[in-house]
Amino acid sequence: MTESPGERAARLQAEARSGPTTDAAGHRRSSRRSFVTGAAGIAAAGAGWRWVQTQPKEAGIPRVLRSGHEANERLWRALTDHQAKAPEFARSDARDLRVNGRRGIRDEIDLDAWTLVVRDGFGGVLDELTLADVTRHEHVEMVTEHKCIEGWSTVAHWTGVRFSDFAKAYEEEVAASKFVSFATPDNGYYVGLDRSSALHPQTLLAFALDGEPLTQDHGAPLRLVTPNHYGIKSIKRIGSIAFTNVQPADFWAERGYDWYSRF
Ligand SMILES: Nc1nc2c(c(=O)[nH]1)N[C@H]1C(S)=C(S)[C@@H](COP(=O)(O)O)O[C@H]1N2
Ligand SMILES: [Mo]
Repeated sequence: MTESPGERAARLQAEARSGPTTDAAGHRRSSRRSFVTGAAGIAAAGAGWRWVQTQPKEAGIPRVLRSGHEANERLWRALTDHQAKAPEFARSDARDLRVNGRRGIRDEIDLDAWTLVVRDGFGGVLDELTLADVTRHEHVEMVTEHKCIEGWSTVAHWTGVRFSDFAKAYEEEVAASKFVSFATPDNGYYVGLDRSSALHPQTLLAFALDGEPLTQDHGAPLRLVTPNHYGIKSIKRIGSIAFTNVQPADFWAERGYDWYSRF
């Protein structure tokens, strides 16, 4: 039996309500309510993340993170702003990017029916988002070198939203997770990133290449671009994202490449 998109959305909502997590709205409320604030947050940012992790835990999340009233910018920056940046180029340096790798994207999809499913580390659905939900964050243009493990590279001009901006809605999950997992809608291709790579300011959820919406071959409607890693990590056509504490399955790591594949 095939499910219509409407039926699927209703099912996912029902699952989210009955599952271990609250529904999306409740989730957002509790995230806002319970991240780090004030003196605890300043201490955490100053003494480092490890200190936070040694504190008493409540449902797997350090209790200090649950006791505040609003997001703590200093802690978020401590998690995000500490890695070297890949070089950026002028727009005029960008060249046509070849299509390389079609695992999980061989058949065209109906882009209007596409949604992005966001899960916690236990399979619970936190959100099911449209492209408009994702692209309401600040748009970032980035001209970076795409390096394939096969030995070619191309400077490409991307437009997207920072994964770190997207992830702010899931602060509790980010705080409790060392990794982020990404998969195509059919699970035919999947990659994992460590948390700091995911939150790196150049890790984008990209929706355009050369100023034009992505073609299906380049990963429409939404792909990852992470110029600090080989191209294998830049998954095309993301269908689901999960915040998890377990190192995620990774298509090419399972075939012998380095799981991190970072420069
Ligand atoms: N879904 C999916 N994403 C993928 C791949 C793939 O096979 N399937 N190949 C990867 C590899 S090896 C590279 S080099 C880049 C190529 O991106 P491009 O086709 O936009 O040049 O996509 C990456 N993302
Ligand atoms: Mo690649």
